[in-house]
Amino acid sequence: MNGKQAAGELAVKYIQDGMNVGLGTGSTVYWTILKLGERVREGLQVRAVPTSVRTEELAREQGIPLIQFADLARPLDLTIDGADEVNPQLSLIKGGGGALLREKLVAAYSERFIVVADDTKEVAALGRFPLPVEVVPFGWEITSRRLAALGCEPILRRSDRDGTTYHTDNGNYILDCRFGTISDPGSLGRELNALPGVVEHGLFVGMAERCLLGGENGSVREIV
Ligand code: ABF
Repeated sequence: MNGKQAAGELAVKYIQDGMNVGLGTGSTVYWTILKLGERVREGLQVRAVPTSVRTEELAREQGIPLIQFADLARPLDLTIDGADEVNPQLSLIKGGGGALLREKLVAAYSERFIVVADDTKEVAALGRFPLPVEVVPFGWEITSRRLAALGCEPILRRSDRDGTTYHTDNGNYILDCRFGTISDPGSLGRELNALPGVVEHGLFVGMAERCLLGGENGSVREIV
């Protein structure tokens, strides 16, 4: 068992009967969803809000009941999701998988947010991974210039499949922004939120309660 599977599966212990849960996107939370599917088939009662079309498809395949935001009378009990980078303060870079907008909406509407990752995602400071920023297609070139003025090199994300411009599940573009070391994620996040044309960014600050880090040998360490 590798680190992704160990961390992903362990997170299911935090899901109790009767919970409404947010399900993240990516190759680590993939294992969470498979393990949760097993628990559902054993009788666990949960309802889930997926953070992407591919998570929705996987959850359906696993027989996990889904629920719409409109049908929630209160915030989700718990969201479990992956990350591209985690610093000691549990600030995250997310969005490598392109789902950052729905991931942030779901995590922000959750009582608890737990991150699952392999231990290669642990960093002393964020920024080695280019920061994904979701922008509207209209005037994206101007938005890109505004981002560059903050001190980064924005690269328009292209589809791995055919090299065309990547579109998120929400029909937007992603600019992957190489800022270098991000010493104050909160401050940068506020600057990004103020830019016209920016829909969302991949800095998740002050949202995660813990991170389960899986090691190659299948051990799991928690950052809280
Ligand atoms: C998702 O998890 C994305 O935000 C992030 O890009 C992805 C990366 O994780 P993994 O290594 O698990 O695929 O939440």
